[in-house]
Amino acid sequence: MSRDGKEVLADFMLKRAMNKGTVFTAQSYKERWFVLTEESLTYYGGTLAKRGKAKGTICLNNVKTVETVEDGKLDDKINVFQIMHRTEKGEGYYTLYVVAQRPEQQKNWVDTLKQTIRDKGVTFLPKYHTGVWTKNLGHYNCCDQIDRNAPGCQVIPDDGLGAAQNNSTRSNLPPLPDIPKTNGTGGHRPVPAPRPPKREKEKDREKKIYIAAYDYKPCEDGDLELVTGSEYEILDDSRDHWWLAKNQNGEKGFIPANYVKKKFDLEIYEWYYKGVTRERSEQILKSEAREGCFMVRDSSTAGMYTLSIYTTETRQSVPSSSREGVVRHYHIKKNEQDRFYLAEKHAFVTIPDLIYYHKHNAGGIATRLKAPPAKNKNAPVTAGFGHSKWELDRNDLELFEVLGSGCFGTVHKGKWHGRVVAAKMMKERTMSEDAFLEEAKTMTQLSHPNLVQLYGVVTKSKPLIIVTELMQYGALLTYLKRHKHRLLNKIDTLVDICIQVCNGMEYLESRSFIHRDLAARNCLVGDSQIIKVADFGLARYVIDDEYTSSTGTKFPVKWAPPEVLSFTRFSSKSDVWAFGVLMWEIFTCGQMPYDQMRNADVVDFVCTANKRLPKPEASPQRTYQIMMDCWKKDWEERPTFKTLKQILTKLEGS
Ligand code: 6XL
Repeated sequence: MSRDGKEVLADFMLKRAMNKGTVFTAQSYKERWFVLTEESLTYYGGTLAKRGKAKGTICLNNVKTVETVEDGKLDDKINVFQIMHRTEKGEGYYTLYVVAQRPEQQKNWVDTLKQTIRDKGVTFLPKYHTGVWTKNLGHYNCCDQIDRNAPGCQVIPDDGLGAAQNNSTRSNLPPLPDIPKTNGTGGHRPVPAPRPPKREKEKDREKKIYIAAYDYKPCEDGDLELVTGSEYEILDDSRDHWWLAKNQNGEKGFIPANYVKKKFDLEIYEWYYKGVTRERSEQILKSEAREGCFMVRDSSTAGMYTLSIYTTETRQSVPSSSREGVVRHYHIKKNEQDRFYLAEKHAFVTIPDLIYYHKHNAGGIATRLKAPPAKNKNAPVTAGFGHSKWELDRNDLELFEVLGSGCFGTVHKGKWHGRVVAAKMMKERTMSEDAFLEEAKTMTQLSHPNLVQLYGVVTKSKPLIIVTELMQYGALLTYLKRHKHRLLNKIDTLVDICIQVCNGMEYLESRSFIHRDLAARNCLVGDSQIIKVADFGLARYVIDDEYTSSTGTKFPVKWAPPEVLSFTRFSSKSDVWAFGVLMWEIFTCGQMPYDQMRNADVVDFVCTANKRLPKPEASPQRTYQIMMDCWKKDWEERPTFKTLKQILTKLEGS
């Protein structure tokens, strides 16, 4: 890069800190000497009286846009303009915001910068953002796009200084290879050149640098605040859900591991949905219902990716108002050079490069990619409220309406330090509290997207209150019955519900944690049809013979395998039997298994006669076969949840 060439313009102005992960405050602005030459824009420290050391420089060849920001206003500043430029290493774009002292100075800088840059034959991007991208809000305030590299939302105004005109000024020079063909109106080539592949900083790779995907406000001493977009170095990741991290100011503390994503991983992109199935991608994209809304997810083939896009473009010519959108799925393939492509003609070294290209070009797919889903981007649950906090104070808890009640007590909607929760007020003498409390701390550390999170327990006052994640739509059993007519012919959706429960159970199985009462009534439904398993392990602490004895009236006989009915032998394999019955509940949309039969008859039917539940009408043979595998008399022959997950996921992919 050259800083040679004669000085074109020099002024003392304010520079806003780079968008590298800080929250913007008044201190984010620094006084700098800005010096424009024919080759570069350099900013220096020092004072108005004396120019100091160079602090940074932008090669004019890397500049992509120069524009005022919306109304010239940014934070509490006026006369602001922006210079978007590619970084030297080509990792992406940065925008430099400069505050001029007067409107004329602002206009002079914008016009002169544009002219000088265009004189070099540099192509600007066709669009820019009038607003700014804010890290802590994670979006552009002009268009609500949430990817910092999202294309501009506003076409660059035609100022009569278009590229076509520039060519004359350099007619004595050989033609530049990269000058766009213009259409005579000062328009620009619609396709920006693909970005060069990311080059990673080796040091960051070794150092475990992560980026916060959500804000996190610490609730406990020893925890560290997270600011979306900021970088953290992970010092200790030996625990599953709480990692020791250091922020850029050198402060250390515990953070929820699921709130940060590894720098340079696909996961830092808002459009990447790890572990989302085809069916769930459709649910999420359809609930958003925006043309071009898209996500990249893992394919059913391991190590491969699929692009899913919502579009209302169908081949039939239906009026747009009556069109129902569809979700299209495209396998992201790899060519012989190991490059990713959707259409063979356009192959890229990285998936982000491919996405960037298809945001600007349909390139053979149904519609241009716009933005990933914006809804349901709420921060995920944490394993407890702090790295070791599980005993909660009654005074920190506000209680609202009742969600339901049973023999164990009443469950309220509530708030804990402003966070929405469910609070289970336990009826006295229905549960052996001491034994439960001993286990509660371990249970807060069980954390999975398909398990209702236990946050903590109010222990120091009566009644005992169990505080968990809140699930909007209540019990799965009620949900299945209520939506029976919509769900019965949607095999993919029913399989997806099975997969979600299976995922949660696979996690419990991997921790050797037994549920003991898995059934549709003990699963809950949340936003975008997310299903979570609830009340795992609680059965052990119930003090009620009618519930704990296999001959009791409240014992879940219809979900129990022979070895539990005969000698109370609970295991993950007895959970697998119950899962088979739960699949049957799902495929009948909430019918009672062994409908009219009394518990004693069920024991005879299953254990003595060795008979099983019939195939639900809505169930294909292959899903019924899975249920039958769960109901093998010999528990060792039943599949594990790990195997079940593989079988179910393959079904869905087909
Ligand atoms: C020991 C319990 C047990 C079962 C319990 C249950 C079942 C409960 C395993 C037998 C066994 N249900 N249940 O508390 C032990 F303590 C229960 C729940 C909720 C409400 C009432 N009873 C409930 C409802 C929610 C919710 O988000 N949570 C719990 C977390 N949500 C909604 C939303 C809208 N309408 C209704 N409920 C389940 O824990």
